[in-house]
Formats: sequence, structure tokens, C-alpha cells
Amino acid sequence: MTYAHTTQVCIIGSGPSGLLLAQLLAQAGIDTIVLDRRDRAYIEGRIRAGVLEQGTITALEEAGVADRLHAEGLLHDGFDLAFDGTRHRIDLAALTGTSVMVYGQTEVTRDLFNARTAGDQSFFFDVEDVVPTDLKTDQPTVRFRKNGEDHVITCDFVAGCDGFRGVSRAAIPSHVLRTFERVYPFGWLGILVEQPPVSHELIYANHTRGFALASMRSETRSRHYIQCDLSDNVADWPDDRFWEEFATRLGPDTAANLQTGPSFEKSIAPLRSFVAEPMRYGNLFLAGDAAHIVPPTGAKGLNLAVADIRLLSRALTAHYQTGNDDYLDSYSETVLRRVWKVERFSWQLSTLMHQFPENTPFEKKMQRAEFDYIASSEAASKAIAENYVGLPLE
Ligand code: FAS
Ligand code: PHB
Repeated sequence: MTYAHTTQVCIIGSGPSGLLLAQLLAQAGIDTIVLDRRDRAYIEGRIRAGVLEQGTITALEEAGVADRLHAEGLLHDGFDLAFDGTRHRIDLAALTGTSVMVYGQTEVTRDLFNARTAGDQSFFFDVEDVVPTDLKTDQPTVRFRKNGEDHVITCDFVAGCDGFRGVSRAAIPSHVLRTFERVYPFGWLGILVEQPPVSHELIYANHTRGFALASMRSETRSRHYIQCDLSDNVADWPDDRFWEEFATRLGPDTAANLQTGPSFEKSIAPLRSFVAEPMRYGNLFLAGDAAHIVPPTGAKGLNLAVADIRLLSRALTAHYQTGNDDYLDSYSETVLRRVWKVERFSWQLSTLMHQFPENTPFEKKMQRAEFDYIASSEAASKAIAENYVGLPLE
């Protein structure tokens, strides 16, 4: 037996992209079903992004899920770039008139889940064999299995919000899909620790031994990263080794404020730049990591996903409320213009702030010269700042 369901928009993926889209569409009176191959506890438990752009804050306010964010988030007016112990502060507030908010993706996801659950959202968790079909018709379908039973959803639109390893992007025929990728020759080893942050703002450091990032989740919980080899695994990095390396890369003056302690989360993430074009195929629309990946250096992954969703929810709402499909028809072209600009910034900052095994002494000099130029030029610092706080939506 196959269980049949109907909805207006079927959303594949219940991460930040899928949840925010469901929330914004619900506010417009648009019915959705959300599928995920995991369950809420697993999705909420993933430790990922930490910095929200103003555009993301605005989107969460519009979605009615920003109360805790404003109560618990940390507003940051700047951050530091450091090279071999020399620090330069990028004064976001002075250079752009705006700031960023430190508030973990875990918390954003929790706030969205709470809102959707309160809104009687139709969820299917722990699904398998999700297959979007009939995408070029007016009645796409999404087939899946749950608890050994077959289901089929008939809908008007499919939103592919299923991340980098989802199935939506693969539903676009290979002769249509174009992909672009840069895999970086290192990863990020990240830890969470119940210790106060090293500094009141983030510090991105390039040291001859590698990159380090001193971040935070609150005034008592820190999130720190160091660049590591792709061959490394977590077992290679006991806490003592991590703290020694982290302190070395921050430099003695900054490390003097470092409070160490036992980590309660430790993981390694690979770094890549990736874009898939187009982000629409028939009545399938891709958003978030399903369509693009950025290295976390620029704190853009979550924020770029939210920007996609703001444009996609605008397009779907216009379709249902006014019958106007201009935003749907221009979605892929519009969203990709901004995606590529954000990819550029994330690639630029990653190239500047990491030690690349293939870099020659000349290229290392170019890294230092770019840092010195940024530190000495308001125009160069402003360029970094306007990308970091978030480029405007079209
Ligand atoms: P997500 O990947 O978050 O969610 C996709 C969802 O789809 C998942 O819940 C998954 O279970 C589900 N799914 C997948 N395949 C499916 C299928 N076949 N059927 C049904 N459901 C399916 N960004 C930053 O800004 N800063 C960071 O520091 C940062 N660190 C990161 C560290 C790691 C290890 C990773 C992987 C990403 C990191 N990111 C970071 C980027 C991250 O925050 C993403 O940009 C963000 O999660 C994107 O959200 P979604 O597009 O919803 O994709
Ligand atoms: C984080 O706190 O997890 C974080 C902050 C800024 C980044 C990447 C990660 O650029």
C-alpha cells in the first residue's frame, strides 16, 4: 500500500533552510510538508555556524522566531584579523553602520523547530529513499519510505533544502546541471568548551603553523578552531595538544587571556567551495547547502542559506497570493548573482588566512602584504567589513 499526501510545497530537508522556508510560507498561509532523513534531536545536535548577519536576523524577526536571539545573542561590532601575532580590528560598526550577532545555528534551528511544531507543521522524520519526480510537470511528486511503508506526496513545488549530500541536486539531469568546486587541502578541527572567550570579539589568526579562530557561543562557552591536515582525525588531537597548538597560533599576547578546559565537543570539517547551477529545474527549487558550500572562514554558510530562503519564500508567496511568477522565473539567476559574490569573499578570506602546503615563499609574502594593506587601508578594511556583515539582497 502507498500512502498518498498532497500539499502546496514539499520541502526536502529540515535544517535551517527547510525550517525557515516552512515558517515563512506558513505565515503566508501556504501549506507545506517537511521531510528529513534524520530526526529533530539529531538535526538540533549538529554543531555548526555561530555568526548571524543582519539580513539573517531580519529574516528570523520576520519569521517571528527572534525573541531568544535578541535575549541571548551577543552583538559584535567588529572582529580581529591576526598575522603572526599582529592584530588588526575590522570595525564593522564604523565601516558599515551595522554589526553581526553571535548566536549558534543550533539555537536558530531549535527556535525554528519550536515555531513549526507549535504551528502544527506536517513533518516526516527518519525517511528513506526520497525521490523527487515529475519535476517538469505542474504536479511534481516526492516518493519516500518510512517504517518500511511507501509514501507519495503530490505538490505544486519541491524545495530542495537537503544540504550538500541530499538528493534534490541529483534530481537535475546531468546535461542541465553545472557544478564548480574547489576543495581545500586542509580541514578545521573545532572544539566546544565551557570557558570564557579569549576576547570579547572573534579573532581569525594566520600563523606559520596554520590558521586558528577564537570564537564563542556565549560569555561562558567558547568555540575554537584550528586548521588541521585532511588526514587528521579527532583522536590525533587530545585536548592538551589542541590547547598548546591553539595558544601558539594565537600568539603569546592573545594566548595570555586563554582559559583552557576539557572540550565537550570535538569534530573535524573539510573545507570546500562549491556551487551548482541552475538552482531551479522545472518546479524544483534548490536552496542552501543543497546548491552551494562555502568554507566557514567568512561565516557565510548559514547566512547564505537564509538569503536563498528569503528570495524563495518571496517568490512562492507572490505565486500563491498574486499569481505573479516573475520572482519564481528569475529566482535562479537572482540568487546565484549573490551566491557567487559570497563564494568569492569566503574564498578570498580562506586564501588569506590559511597556510597552504603548496604556497611558495612569494605567495606567503603576498598573504602578509594583503594583511598589511587591509590593516593600513580603510577602503580595504571596508571591503572586508561589508562582505562580513552581509551583502544586500536584490
Ligand atoms: P543542512 O545540511 O543544515 O540541512 C539539510 C537537511 O537535509 C539535514 O537535516 C539532512 O538530514 C537533510 N537531508 C539530507 N539528505 C536528505 C534526504 N535524502 N532526504 C531527506 N532529508 C535529507 N556555516 C557557517 O556559517 N559557519 C560555520 O562555522 C559552519 N560550520 C559548519 C560545519 C560543518 C561540519 C558543516 C557540514 C557545515 C558548516 N557550516 C557553517 C555550514 C552550515 O551551517 C550550513 O550552511 C547550513 O547548515 C545550511 O543549512 P541547510 O541548507 O538547511 O542544510
Ligand atoms: C563559529 O563560531 O562556529 C564560527 C564563527 C565564525 C566563522 C566560522 C565559525 O567564520
